Amino acid sequence: MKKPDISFLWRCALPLVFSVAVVAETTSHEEGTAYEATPSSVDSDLVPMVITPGAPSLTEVEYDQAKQIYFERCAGCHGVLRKGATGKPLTIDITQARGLPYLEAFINYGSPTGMPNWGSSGELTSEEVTLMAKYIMHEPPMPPEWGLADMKANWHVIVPPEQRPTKKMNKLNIENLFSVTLRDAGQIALIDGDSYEIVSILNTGYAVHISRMSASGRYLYVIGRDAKINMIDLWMSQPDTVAEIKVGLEARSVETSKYKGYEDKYAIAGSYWPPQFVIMDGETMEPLKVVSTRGMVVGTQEYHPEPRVAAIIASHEHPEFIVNVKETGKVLLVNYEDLEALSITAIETARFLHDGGWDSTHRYFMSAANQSNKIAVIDSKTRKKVQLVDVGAVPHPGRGANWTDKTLGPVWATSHLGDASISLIGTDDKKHPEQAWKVAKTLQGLGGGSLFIKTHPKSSHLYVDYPLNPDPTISQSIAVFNLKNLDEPYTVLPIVEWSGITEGARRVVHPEYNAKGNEVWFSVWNGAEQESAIVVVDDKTLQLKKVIKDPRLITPTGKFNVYNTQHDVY
Ligand code: DHE
Repeated sequence: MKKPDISFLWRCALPLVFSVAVVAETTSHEEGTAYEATPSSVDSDLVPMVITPGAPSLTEVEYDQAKQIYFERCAGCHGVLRKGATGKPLTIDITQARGLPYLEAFINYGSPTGMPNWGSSGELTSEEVTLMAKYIMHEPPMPPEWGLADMKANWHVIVPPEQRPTKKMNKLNIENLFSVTLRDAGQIALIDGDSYEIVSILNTGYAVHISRMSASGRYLYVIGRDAKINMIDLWMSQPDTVAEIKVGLEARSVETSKYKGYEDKYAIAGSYWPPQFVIMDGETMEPLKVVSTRGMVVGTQEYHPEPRVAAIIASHEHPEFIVNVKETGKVLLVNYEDLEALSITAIETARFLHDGGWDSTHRYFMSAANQSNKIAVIDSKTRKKVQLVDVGAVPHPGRGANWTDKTLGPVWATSHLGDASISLIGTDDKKHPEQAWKVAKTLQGLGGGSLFIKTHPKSSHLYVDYPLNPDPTISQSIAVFNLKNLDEPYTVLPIVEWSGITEGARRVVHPEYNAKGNEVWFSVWNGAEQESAIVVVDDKTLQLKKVIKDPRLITPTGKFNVYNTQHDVY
């Protein structure tokens, strides 16, 4: 399959200082909050030509060109089927009614609510602007489906379970290994958290996204945006991929079964296209059950043809996966006890569900419905929605942060893309009912554009990143709050300055603790052609401890410590 040119991100997205992009799930807020434009990994060659009455005519060559531009630059926001998500819907009832001159102007100049100014920025020529305006007046063409047969044809067991080691064959301290996303290289780096040495670099999917651990801590699962999953055996003398599969055309999430008795038994992956999830054998990745997420949107109960699967988390209370369906605003409780009589409970929350994590007891799933400015609280034990909590503008917690505040009791916190606030939600309805399931306190950080927030049970610090803030002094720094005294002003750590890297966008992203909880690792995320680094900070003193640099560390973003990922420590 032809892979989109991701160097595009750095050639053109950055000079526009984040105005080009998936406009961070945003419409109404003012802070700089645009996600990096990630070209859709759906191959436009696979998508047929669809000519629609009432739309300006296009030749086959023009259509192909427009289709490619759409999938590379527009689909991420507006959706493959143009039903709208982070960007506005572009269905033909709307586009044909607007007419060609209006659409040309819109594509040319963009909008204050986040549409990039593709024409006036020089990204698209005026001919391309006209071409795209004409193209979106035609019905959106449908990319192919990807069913069990496609998955099986793209599934490889490289080392069968019976040929794998029966005990750990290396001297690595696996618990303190970090799997580091090397996004634009389509690789991960396994870094030894004790020596800071790169143990190995492994090839993964395109624009690799997240890593998750099996319940036993042996297998590492890595998913790329092209929906390719690598299953890596950390017991091998040199950890390597033992099975791989492509579960769709575009995906973001993977998780493994963690309920007692089902450890390492199943894995699950959610796709953006086709909109579906698949349950796989946890040891071989054999695809077992594919389930579509197409269906009705919460509230309006209108059909949505493209409800993408966002975060997935494994329940500790029942043999279930908890699956966020973005566009329909439903949290699915997928019980995997009997795959032939799969039972799915759909809990209605709010749109657009994205990321989230556990409260400190691992019972309540705290999930961001980012366009709705809400956190949905799901009780994984009673299998019910507890509350929809109003928070700041466009919450983006990653997995969030848990600690016990001296007056508020246990809280879970999220930062936001759309404003500087950090919302603390009480999570103990027994001893602290007055704080429970509402915003118990709001902190003010450096600004908007935050993606991730992190603390650790052994730490008294809370770290907040700002990679999408348009002000480089903010996007290159981290705010640290003292959890023992939240009213104390936050400390700002100049992470980029500490990295010694002087060229490039150099955004600081994704705090991650080591296994002991006494160090925090940050990525200094630069262009693919530029130097990046990982900066390690001593959690107690807030002093620089180590800068990890290596030419192989290309665009490091997410970092997943094995122990913390395995045990959901955050
Ligand atoms: Fe992510 C998690 C989707 C852009 C880094 N990202 C997630 C999850 C989803 C998601 C659904 C939750 C997975 C889970 O828990 O099962 N991300 C998306 C997008 O759709 C989006 C907005 C645009 C895109 O085109 O992909 C997007 N993400 C980014 C980035 O640009 C980031 C900052 C850099 C990168 O590597 O691409 C990025 N996303 C991450 C990271 C996590 C993540 C590091 C895991 C956080 C964690 O601590 O668990």
